[in-house]
Amino acid sequence: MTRRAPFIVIEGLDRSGKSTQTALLLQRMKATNIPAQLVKFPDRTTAIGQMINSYLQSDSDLDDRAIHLLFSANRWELASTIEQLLNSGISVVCDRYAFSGIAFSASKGLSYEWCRSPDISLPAPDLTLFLDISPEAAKERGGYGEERYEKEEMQRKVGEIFRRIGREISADGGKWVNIDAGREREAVAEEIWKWVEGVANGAVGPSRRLWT
Ligand code: Z5A
Ligand code: MG
Repeated sequence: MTRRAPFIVIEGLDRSGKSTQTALLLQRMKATNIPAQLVKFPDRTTAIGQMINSYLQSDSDLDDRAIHLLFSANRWELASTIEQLLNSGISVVCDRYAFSGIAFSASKGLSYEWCRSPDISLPAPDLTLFLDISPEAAKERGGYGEERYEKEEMQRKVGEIFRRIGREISADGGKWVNIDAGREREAVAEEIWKWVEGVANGAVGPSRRLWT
């Protein structure tokens, strides 16, 4: 029987280096003969993803709840694909997940519980690596400020909600790791690799669903 592969999520604040680190991690997994597949949210390639893209680029306006549900629907579109990959022994490395959904929408003033509910029962990560960086350090990195949510005050609130989610996931028996992402790329990548090697070589339990 094929061993279930781990589901690894890279979360973090804007410009913390999620996409950079996801790419480095995938390269290293492949070089080490660990089969792995990238998933990124929002997945802007689907019909729902295109609506999200147009909202993020401020080409369209949507009610806060409507856009929240679109982000969640965009994850549900890929939920069974993620499960199939894991069950066939291919690790999934995911650039942002449901935690971004809650953090961004709740920081606009929507209730935390309401924001969490549409993502209840999505595949649960075996490991979540949270890339932490100060808004000041993030601001110095390329491209900051081009999209709708990239304002400093918003980023501060988003960070607080992410930390709350992390505490709750850990209290629930999930694996949530805070990584200092303000360092050199290589130092961050090395720490990420240590955690990933641990789950990739260790026993992965039965698949779980988020918040169930
Ligand atoms: N959103 C939401 O509201 N609800 C949801 O459910 C989801 C998302 C899933 C777009 O997401 C928006 O959608 C986002 C959250 C919201 N809000 N905003 N704004 P996205 O994932 O598409 O966002 P992005 O465009 O990929 O940006 P990002 O994720 O914030 O960036 P990043 O991936 O963390 O960073 P990066 O692209 O790897 O690096 C940024 C720059 O820093 C780049 O120039 C790098 O070369 C540089 N970099 C990276 N690492 C380092 C180090 N270590 N040192 C120095 N410089 C570095
Ligand atoms: Mg990114």
